[in-house]
Amino acid sequence: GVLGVGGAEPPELKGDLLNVAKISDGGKKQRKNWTGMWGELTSDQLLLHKERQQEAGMKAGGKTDVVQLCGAVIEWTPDKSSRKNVFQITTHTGSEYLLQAESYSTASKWFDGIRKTVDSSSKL
Ligand code: I3P
Repeated sequence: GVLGVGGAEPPELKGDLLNVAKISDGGKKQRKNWTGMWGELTSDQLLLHKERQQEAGMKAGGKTDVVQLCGAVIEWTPDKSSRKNVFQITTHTGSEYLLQAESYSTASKWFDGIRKTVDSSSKL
């Protein structure tokens, strides 16, 4: 891909409910359990919030899963689910997350944003 000189800021995304299944934790296989989580993409992490209010930094009692994107791999994984629009993030520590959205435009928006963040944070 073509990157501008100096590198554009990666897009920050938030406000979509993503279906998430963590299928490996540090290389240890986990039972697949899809959960709706509110995504928030920062400059180097994907935050997955249980509660929508957490996107605004408010306490809501829910938990946030932090996915480190530096050194991660992201790929479309149509064979890993009966669901459509599924992609996988594998972190540098070997944790694997499947992400899915009902709408292709939502899924591809997050895929593209996360991929750009992976690329830019892995270059540092
Ligand atoms: C799983 C559950 C998941 C399904 C998974 C099942 O069963 O139905 O939704 O994944 O399929 O094993 P259980 O709740 O009993 O663990 P998809 O929705 O992504 O198809 P899989 O084993 O073929 O991945």
